[in-house]
Amino acid sequence: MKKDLKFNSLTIHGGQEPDKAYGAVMPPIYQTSTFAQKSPGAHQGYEYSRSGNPTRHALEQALASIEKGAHGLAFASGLAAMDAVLKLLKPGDEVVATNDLYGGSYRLFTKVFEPLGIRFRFVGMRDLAAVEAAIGERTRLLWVETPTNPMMNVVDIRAMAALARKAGAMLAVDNTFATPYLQQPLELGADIVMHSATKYLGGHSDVVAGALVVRDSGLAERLYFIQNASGAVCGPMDSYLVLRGIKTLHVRMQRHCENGRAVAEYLRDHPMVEAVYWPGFADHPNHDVAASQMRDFGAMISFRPKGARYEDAVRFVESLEVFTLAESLGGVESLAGHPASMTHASIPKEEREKSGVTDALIRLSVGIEDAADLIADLEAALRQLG
Ligand code: P1T
Repeated sequence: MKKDLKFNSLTIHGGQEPDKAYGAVMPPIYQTSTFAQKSPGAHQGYEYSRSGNPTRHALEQALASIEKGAHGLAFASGLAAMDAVLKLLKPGDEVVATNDLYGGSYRLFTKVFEPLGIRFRFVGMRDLAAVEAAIGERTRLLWVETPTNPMMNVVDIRAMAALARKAGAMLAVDNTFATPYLQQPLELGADIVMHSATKYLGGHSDVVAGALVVRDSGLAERLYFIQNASGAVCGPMDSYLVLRGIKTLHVRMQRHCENGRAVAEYLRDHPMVEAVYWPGFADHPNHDVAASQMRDFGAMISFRPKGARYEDAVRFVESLEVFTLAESLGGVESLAGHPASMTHASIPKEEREKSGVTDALIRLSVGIEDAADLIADLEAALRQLG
């Protein structure tokens, strides 16, 4: 591959070579569990698909390329990728994590790893002094989600990298909402980038997958060991789907961002809307940080209809006709969700309300349909609340 390609070419060519067997331009789906050996240990680079598979390998190379890393690892889900990172730790180690994050991430931290002796401190990461105060001698990992799910807070990745370095801890960034089209955490000093590839990387709501990308080869080896030893690998078909999705990431993201802006501005100007959370607004509390580390502001938006109660938010999402009421995000189609009862139901009510995830909050994943249709749908749903 030609060196120094720009991002919009890396999505298509990054880390990709024509297939060795017949020159297939897209890697074949090597739907096989195992590979024939001529003599014990004499194989052609692959022996068993948990340890390595050519289709997954093609995806892993693409992931490393678009995130400006050196090593990519593809997992069965975003949470499986996070699980592998947390298995780098041992009992007594501490993690400082964003307080407003995907409910499933919170559940993995508090219900799976806390009982195994790893301690988590959840901090509002816009406040650098609070992060610094939470870091202790046993802190081994800073876990950052930015923009956060669902409050769209933005965390300063460069500042977190500096704090992590000072503490001798690693910095991991969940880049699911931003994607490498908008932000490249390794370039900003992170050690590990994680994705729910289920979302924008796959882009078509047809696959569940996860990813990690790192630069350091020692760290890559430890993660590869865990990936192989624990076994939550991305299957060949799913690897193919994510790889296929990545090839249009830049085109989709451009339209996602245009539509995201149109919907965010429409909601902000609406008399029946109380608050809109989207980092593209100049008065978003961390807009400057967003502008300094992101190329654009994305298509994830949360908002609260004026005076809405739990039932109103539910009625709103039920009445949408173009937006689909569903968990997940980042696909070509627009989705709407009610975090308090759906994606963030696993976080105790007092905890989630502290970070703003109240009963009236609605989250939108703005797709790439015609923005006028999306706005008309929202307008009809808002009107029936009044
Ligand atoms: O669903 P999975 O591929 O395992 O990824 C988990 C995950 C991790 N990080 C972030 C920021 C996420 O948003 C998710 C999954 N989120 C949803 C399903 C959702 O609707 O928010």
